[in-house]
Amino acid sequence: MDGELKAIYDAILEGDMESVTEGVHASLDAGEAPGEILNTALISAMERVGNLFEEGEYFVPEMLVAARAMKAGLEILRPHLADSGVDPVGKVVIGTVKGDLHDIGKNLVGMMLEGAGFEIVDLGTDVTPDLFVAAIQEGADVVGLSALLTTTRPTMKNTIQAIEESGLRDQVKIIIGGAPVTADYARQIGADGYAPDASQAASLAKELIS
Ligand code: B12
Repeated sequence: MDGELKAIYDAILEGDMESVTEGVHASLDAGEAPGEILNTALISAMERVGNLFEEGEYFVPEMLVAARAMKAGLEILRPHLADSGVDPVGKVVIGTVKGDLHDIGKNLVGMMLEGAGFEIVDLGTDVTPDLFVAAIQEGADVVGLSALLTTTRPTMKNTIQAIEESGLRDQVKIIIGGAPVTADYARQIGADGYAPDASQAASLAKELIS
């Protein structure tokens, strides 16, 4: 990795948004390819953040500031990526299910998925099954459902049922997560996978569409 890209990579690990912004601008000015900046600096750094989280070196706050720094870099890169024809690895529709207003974990998952190269459609919180179905109709590879309450957990099942009834189930992989959710529950309600945290959500989504 050259000096400028390494500086962006390190700045993401440190959650230093200003240095990421400066570094991305400087790399683009120096003629670095947007796809190279994305893959070598941004995505690799978020992979490293995920590993550090899994190893217990980083906790949620470090992950959040790193993801925000990565997002700042991505915002600058986005128009250049579109111009240079760098395709996202897939499209993820994500939301917190109806009745549930918790979004910190869901946002983190969205940011890690974005860091892994996915295009994200974030439907927000309190999302009805119909809204998920409508978003899938617009095109999606993966659907991410989040729930933090035991009372809203069954809504994940209703949402998957609604997707089945709409005839779109075969077009998407459904992943679920949130504190009251387990891998067992995912199997029970017919989801394709469960991840306990944002880092594993990104690996899971990549694995499911590969
Ligand atoms: C912050 C918080 C709130 C905030 C939410 C702010 C916000 N914008 O999100 C506020 C104050 C609004 C709130 C409200 C309520 N809360 Co609250 N809240 C929490 C708290 C303290 C932290 C949740 C959090 O953000 N964690 C940090 C994130 C990073 O972790 P995470 O959400 O688990 O997400 C990670 C994984 O689960 C996973 N993940 C999450 N989503 C997804 C999705 C996919 C697809 C995948 C693959 C993975 C994945 O990856 C994430 C990142 O690593 C929890 C306690 C706790 N320790 O969980 C209680 C908690 C969830 N709340 C609880 C309750 C009861 C409520 C209220 C009902 C309280 C009340 N009486 O009003 C209301 C409900 C409002 C509603 N309708 O939703 C209970 C739930 C109990 C239960 N078993 O149902 C908890 C567990 C607290 C407790 N111990 O009692 N809450």
